[in-house]
Amino acid sequence: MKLLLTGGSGFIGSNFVRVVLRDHPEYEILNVDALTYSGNPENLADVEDHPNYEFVHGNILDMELMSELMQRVDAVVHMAAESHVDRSIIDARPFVETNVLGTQTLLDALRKSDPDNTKTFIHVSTDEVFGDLPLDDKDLKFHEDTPFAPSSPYSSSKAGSDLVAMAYHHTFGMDVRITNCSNNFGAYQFPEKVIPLFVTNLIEGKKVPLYGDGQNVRDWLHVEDHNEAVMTVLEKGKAGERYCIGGNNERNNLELTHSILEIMGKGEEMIERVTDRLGHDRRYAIDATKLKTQLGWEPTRSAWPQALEATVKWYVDNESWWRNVKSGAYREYYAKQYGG
Ligand code: NAD
Ligand code: TDX
Repeated sequence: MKLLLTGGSGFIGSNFVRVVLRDHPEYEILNVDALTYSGNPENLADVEDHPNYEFVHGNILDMELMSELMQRVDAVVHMAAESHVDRSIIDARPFVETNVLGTQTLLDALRKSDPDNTKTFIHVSTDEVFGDLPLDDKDLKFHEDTPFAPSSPYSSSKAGSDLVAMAYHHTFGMDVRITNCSNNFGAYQFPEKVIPLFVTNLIEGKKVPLYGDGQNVRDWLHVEDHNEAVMTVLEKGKAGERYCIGGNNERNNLELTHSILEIMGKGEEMIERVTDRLGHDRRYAIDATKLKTQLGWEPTRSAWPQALEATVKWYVDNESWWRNVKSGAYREYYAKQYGG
């Protein structure tokens, strides 16, 4: 079984490659990635010579290349995206291009190469397409039938791509399956996202910029649990179905920050309250009952605080990885975002 993985050189994609090569030896992976600012070949340095792994440098907007690659695979796991909310607030254009037009390009390329609809297309999406939840009703959670109400340019571009993907199932009968996952954490996450940003700032002796009142809630899931869920949907899921993936692990940002400070032996004075993110979603929470009862998936690697401790340790132990990443182009963005 050969998989086309898009965006495999990013955070979730590189962990997906590692999980599949380690735990699913019957699969081969063909990773196509444009190596944007968040795509880093170093994320896969330990597996680049693996016989079941191949890399192609390319953009998902390139119809000719995507059509060629589709001929060579049995299924597609689509992860390539512009992924950071704050960047989408600065410039939404690449989000619409890659997330919406890129997804449409892949679906058309697959449709041309597979007229009998034998190949599965998994569209890896986010819980942010559902908008946000209030803080005062803990029983409310997103599920597969929650209406879309995205609030940021990032989440609206992901919602657009979800709708296009599902339309190709309804219109052409393609085997499209969508996953909507909550916030991931783990190794190789680009240090613009809150956990690696805060951990690496603290190692560098810098303060951590906490947005607004710090009460915004996220449902944290270890990246390997997410990737196992995607494999479960590939192997046991159904065409035209949506699956919500979550860790049942809600924390507000202040709690998360205190946990990180405690693990790293740092004090409260390292928190710097900064202006809130525009349109900052209050709370995300996922009800993953469908995935559990229909496909038998449950998280096994997200136990808190142990999984957070192990993640912090990874950044402490892999300083050269994130120092390389934090240099160069990333610095310009950091200066624009935080003014320093
Ligand atoms: P990331 O930014 O770390 O990685 C994205 C990858 O896509 C990079 O390797 C990048 O080079 C590549 N890419 C970007 N544009 C491309 C293009 N036009 N052509 C080819 N490759 C391109 O993001 P991530 O956090 O690993 O997220 C992966 C996917 O999972 C995204 O679709 C995201 O929306 C989704 N997701 C992420 C989270 C999370 O918490 N990080 C949660 C739910 C869903
Ligand atoms: O400097 C910061 N300070 C801060 O308080 C940053 C970068 C973030 N935050 C807050 C904002 C959020 O409430 O931390 C929370 C998490 O922020 P991010 O790491 O930027 O993640 P989020 O915006 O929740 O989106 C993530 O989860 C869903 C991923 O980036 C998306 O790709 C995914 O779809």
